[in-house]
Amino acid sequence: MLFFSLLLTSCLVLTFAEDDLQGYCDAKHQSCNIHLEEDEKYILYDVNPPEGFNLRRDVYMRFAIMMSEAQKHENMKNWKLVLPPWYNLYHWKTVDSSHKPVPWSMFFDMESLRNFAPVVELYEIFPKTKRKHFEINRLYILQNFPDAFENGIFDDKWEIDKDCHYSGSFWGYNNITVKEIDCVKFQGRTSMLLELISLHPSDKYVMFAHGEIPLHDYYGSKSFWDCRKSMKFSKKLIDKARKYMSENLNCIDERCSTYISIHWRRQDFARARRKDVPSIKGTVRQIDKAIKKYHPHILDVFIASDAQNSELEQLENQLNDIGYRVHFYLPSSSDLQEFKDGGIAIIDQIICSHAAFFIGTHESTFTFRIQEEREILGFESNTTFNRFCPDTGKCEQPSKWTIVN
Ligand SMILES: Nc1nc2c(ncn2[C@@H]2O[C@H](COP(=O)(O)OP(=O)(O)OP(=O)(O)O)[C@@H](O)[C@H]2O)c(=O)[nH]1
Ligand SMILES: *[C@@H]1O[C@H](CO)[C@@H](O)[C@H](O)[C@H]1NC(C)=O
Ligand SMILES: *[C@@H]1O[C@H](CO)[C@@H](O)[C@H](O)[C@H]1NC(C)=O
Ligand SMILES: [Mg+2]
Repeated sequence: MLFFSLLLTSCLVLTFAEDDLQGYCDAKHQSCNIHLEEDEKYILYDVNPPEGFNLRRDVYMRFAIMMSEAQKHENMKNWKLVLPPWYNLYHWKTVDSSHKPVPWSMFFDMESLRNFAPVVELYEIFPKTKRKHFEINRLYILQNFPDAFENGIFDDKWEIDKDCHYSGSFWGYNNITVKEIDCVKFQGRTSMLLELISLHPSDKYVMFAHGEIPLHDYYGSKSFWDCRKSMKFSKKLIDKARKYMSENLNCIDERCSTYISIHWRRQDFARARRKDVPSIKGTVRQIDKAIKKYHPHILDVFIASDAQNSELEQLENQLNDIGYRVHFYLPSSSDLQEFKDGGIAIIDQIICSHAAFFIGTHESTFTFRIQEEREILGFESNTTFNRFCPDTGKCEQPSKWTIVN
């Protein structure tokens, strides 16, 4: 039967994989220990094309945690996670950055990532093949079950399915091919992917499409936070943000007391989630209220936003009118060339992370990543988990996902 529930512990599955490899080794060779090449496995994954940068960071964590756990098993020591390049992201409007796949080293500190999980960039594994094409042994296309709550319960399960198609583009590379495609309805924890992998132990390059479908094994656990802490930004982005903070916001500390920050998400949010976001006037009122209540001495407000200039000007003018100094990080064209849209957004996030007080946008993953960063920096949680409320109607405060050290 091709239907598994999580009754099958990952331990059982690991043993199964090991036995299989063992058999293979014994038949061909004397001992298993020397055949590192054969145990080598590369796990690739891809994410639903419309998803933004910050959800993709969370998807990475689910895979990285699985790989870090796998490394503890003798027969998975040579498994590596291939970092999917950043390609053609919907929000990245600068023409230059949408055409070439961007490696992770552009945004993250690779050594820090590698200290948590065995990761490699895609371009680093190309030289491993002598062929003209890079052939992936098996692509699992993950899909949701049509009814997540069958019989009223949300069970962990997967099932091989008949029809599906790959909606991605292999990050724009036309020299990547796949040998086999398996369609899989999937619901549950990321570590359950090991059950799929173990079905074909001789596959060397295994890829998952729709990597956003598997969920965190333990959201908010210690391993979650260890992984999150390892996602340090690249040095040049940190340096740039630091320089801005010292020159414009009068702060060189980890935790600044000189300014408050806001993430004011507009664009698709202002259109599709009008019930959750305030008007410009409402935004000004909420900023003023928070400062008067918690930091009456602060005059400087840093704004991270994807809003249009006309909206930002109005927001700035109205804040100026009541006595605040407003700051934006405005990239020069050479900054934009160097850091790309993704890097500019990260610089905004870093500056928000160090502020005395932060107000974010309801259910924006961009905001969530800032909140996590502030937890890592050691801010009191009440300075972090604050959101803009709509002008009228109810307004639930954000859940506090506090750090576990
Ligand atoms: N520079 C900058 N870019 C932003 C800002 N807010 C949003 N963006 C851009 O818009 C993208 C937002 O997409 P996501 O990263 O998916 O985050 P989100 O859309 O807020 O959250 P979800 O839709 O829930 O995933 C970011 O990755 C940035 O590229 C901002 O304050 N500054
Ligand atoms: C695929 O093409 C890219 C350039 O488009 C190249 O850098 C890479 O080495 C190629 N991969 C293989 C396996 O030939
Ligand atoms: C946050 O809580 C601490 C006590 O835990 C308190 O001293 C501080 O004033 C609070 N700050 C805000 C912004 O509410
Ligand atoms: Mg988004």
